[in-house]
Amino acid sequence: MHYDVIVIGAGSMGMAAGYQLAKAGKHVLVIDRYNPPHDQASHHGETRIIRYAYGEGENYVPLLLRARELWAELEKEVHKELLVQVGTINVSRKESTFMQNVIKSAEQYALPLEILTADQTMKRFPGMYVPEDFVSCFEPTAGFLRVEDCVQAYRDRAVHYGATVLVNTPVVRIVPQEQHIEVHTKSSVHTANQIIITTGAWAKEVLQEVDVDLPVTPTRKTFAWYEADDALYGNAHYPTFGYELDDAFYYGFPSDNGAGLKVGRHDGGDALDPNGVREEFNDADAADLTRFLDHYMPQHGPLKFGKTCMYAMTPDEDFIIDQHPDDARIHIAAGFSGHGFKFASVVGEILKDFVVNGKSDLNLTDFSLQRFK
Ligand code: PYC
Repeated sequence: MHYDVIVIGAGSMGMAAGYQLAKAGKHVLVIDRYNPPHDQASHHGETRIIRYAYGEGENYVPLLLRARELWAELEKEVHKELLVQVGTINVSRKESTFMQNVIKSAEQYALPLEILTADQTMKRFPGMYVPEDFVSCFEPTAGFLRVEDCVQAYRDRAVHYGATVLVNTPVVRIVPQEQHIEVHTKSSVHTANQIIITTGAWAKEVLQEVDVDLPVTPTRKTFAWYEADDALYGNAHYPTFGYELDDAFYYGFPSDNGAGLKVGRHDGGDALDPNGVREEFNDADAADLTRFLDHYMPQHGPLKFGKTCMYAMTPDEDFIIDQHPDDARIHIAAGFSGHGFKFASVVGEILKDFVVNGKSDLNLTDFSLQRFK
């Protein structure tokens, strides 16, 4: 079968692109090696933070503001709350680059942000400990996304608009021909005028098929849920959080309707082969997360359970959103480095604009592939 576009990799980014393209009237095939939403890659675990005053750099803010509009549009289409506005608090030393970027983005884009001392923070959120020489920035309009619901919503709406979704089907070869591009699975060959590659932890492997050597390293990460008193840590009172410590970065979520206080480790983690067996959440992972919580959220309850996922890391932890250097029919979104989920809605739109208009109106110069040359 021939398509206008084939999207290879239908996690958060790919499924959003499939939705956008089908909605724009394109004949689309979306292919995934699993059955999204699934827990084999980077989009599982109930929740991801969405925040706009951005520690990773103010260049992300225009994308974030558009992402927020697009999440709201999706919520309207599926009549479901996907984005829960509980606020987010970032805690670190004041001189940290991350914190300075949070403050700079808020000033530049007039985003609501409260800068709090340690004492003010602990009065406001009594479940939280903040060292005296740290500050915090509370962003009331931030919150979290319900991740599996978001991916499912994009899948349902993509199908509604006519997309074909092919699941449990790894792509084994990509062959650009003059007239079209062939996409081979083990048992079939599909062709398209253009393709999008959004294969997360498999980006390096799949991009090799089209002679691009992508500097993306799949990395094992951990997160876990703890029993929690809803009066202290429930989502009616408690925000999402990021703690930048001197030697580690932890993040987490309030207990969402009693699910438990969730905490994860953002930095570190071992590089892995995405096709290998990923080591299960283990005692050392639990000890690491519990040590953080014992110190900074000491009224948490016992560990409920933990999980692992994969980040797709670039060397500078910035995204890659670009077109193939020698073939403008091939579009790439990769290397989301553990902070990408919130952008899925806008990345889907950018990829649709690449296909339909040959370009996006958003400034993507910091996300180019050429920066690694
Ligand atoms: O995007 O806010 C985020 C985040 C923090 C840790 C992992 N992702």
